[in-house]
Amino acid sequence: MIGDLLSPSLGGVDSVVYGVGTLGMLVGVVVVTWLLRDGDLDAEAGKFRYLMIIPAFAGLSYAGMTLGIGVISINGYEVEGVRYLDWLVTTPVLVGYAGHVVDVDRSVVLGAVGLDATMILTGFVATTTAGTLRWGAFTVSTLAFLLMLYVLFVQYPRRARATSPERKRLFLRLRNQVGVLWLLYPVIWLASPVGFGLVSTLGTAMLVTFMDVAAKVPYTWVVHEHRGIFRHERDAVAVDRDADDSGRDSPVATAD
Ligand code: RET
Repeated sequence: MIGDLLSPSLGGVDSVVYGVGTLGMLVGVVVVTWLLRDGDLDAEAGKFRYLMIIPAFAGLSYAGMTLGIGVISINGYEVEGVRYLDWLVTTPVLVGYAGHVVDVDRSVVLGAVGLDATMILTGFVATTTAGTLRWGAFTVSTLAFLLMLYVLFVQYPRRARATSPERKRLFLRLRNQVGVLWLLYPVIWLASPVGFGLVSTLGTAMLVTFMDVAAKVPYTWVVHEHRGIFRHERDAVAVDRDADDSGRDSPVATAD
């Protein structure tokens, strides 16, 4: 069984799709590498190491899928086991990092992460079983998903400790990406051969690959765009002081 899971079998159009997915994730790796190497930024405060997990782990998992590693054959369907492992590792980081941006209370972040992991694990059960168990697991997964969205949209803003306008802006962009894009996953699942079979296996592979890249790479890019939030404390102070000094030398600015 383990031998079967690990035996590479390159070939087929889906390998091409997953190859494109691997390249897509590499773009995210480059973006986070820029953040890590930017000397003006405090990588510790920005927790960029954690951010790197998102595209790096997914890139490895897509490389595995390109080689046909981790495919499990269940009830006549080919299930990408590696994909669920990828989701189990990376989606909690996406959810947790958004909380980090506005310093949400740890217990609340852990609640969201726990619901997220429950959603993925029960989603895996739904994908790999049949009959009542499948639909029961699908229902539990969907409920965990909705509760997680509640925590993100209601609890996170209430329990945020860092609420500067810049941090709020970044938080809202990341949170809304999660809220909008992720809704499509259960829809794709229902349309796929494991659900009602409205979309072929290849079509599902293409849709999910597109979604995975869209959910991860722009996320890292948005953090890059807002990287000023994580500028070193000393630089921020120096910038403030410069602004004060220049204010003293120049005439008072007016609204017009
Ligand atoms: C499943 C099927 C069962 C019901 C639900 C699902 C939701 C999955 C989600 C996955 C998100 C994945 C992401 C990956 C990023 O690369 C498991 C499809 C609710 C929301 C964001």
